[in-house]
Amino acid sequence: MPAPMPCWVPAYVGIGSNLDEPERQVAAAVEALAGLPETRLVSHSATLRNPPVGPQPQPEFFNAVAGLLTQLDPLALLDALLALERRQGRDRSTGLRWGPRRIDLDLLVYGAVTLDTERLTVPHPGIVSRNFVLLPLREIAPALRIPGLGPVWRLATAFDQ
Ligand code: A4P
Ligand code: MG
Repeated sequence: MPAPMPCWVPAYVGIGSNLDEPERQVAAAVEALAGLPETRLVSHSATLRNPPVGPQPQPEFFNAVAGLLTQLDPLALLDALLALERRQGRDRSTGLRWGPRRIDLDLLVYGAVTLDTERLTVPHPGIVSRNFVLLPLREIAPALRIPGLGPVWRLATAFDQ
């Protein structure tokens, strides 16, 4: 019997930073994503400089979105993202929700999968309300259909002036 064909799933990762030279942190994260096992970095957006959402005051954020093809299953990809955050020196000791962070990697979309478990929710629940996710995502994947929500180009019109 022939070996099974590998299954490459398109996945999108939101990248955010507002500490320790954030623009450089975002670039480092893109480079790290390109090195993930069983994964290819296909595209990434420009880095968007934008005001913080959440507790104030905190420094402004730099955000980007990366498009991957991966053979990792959703939880293995989440674990790989959390490991990259740790390796890049994310300090979780403040524990502040939506507080400042050196690097944040969110799994936004994993193929057509919808999942709501204790460890992982995909699509990421913050997508529709966040310009810093939808605008970079529209740059690299305007026709992407977010499971249960519709195409990115349409969701992003909420943020057009
Ligand atoms: N988890 C569940 N689902 C996911 C998923 N799809 N992707 C769990 C990633 N993690 C997911 O993550 C805590 C736990 O969530 C993980 O261990 C995983 O098991 P976290 O990164 O500590 O949580 P968080 O980032 O504080 O919360 P969340 O809900 O991801 O918030 P956001 O949306 O990342 O908000 N303002 C601007 N301008 N730009 C930003 O990037 N970011 C935030 C954080 C606030 N304000 C911002 C920005
Ligand atoms: Mg997060």
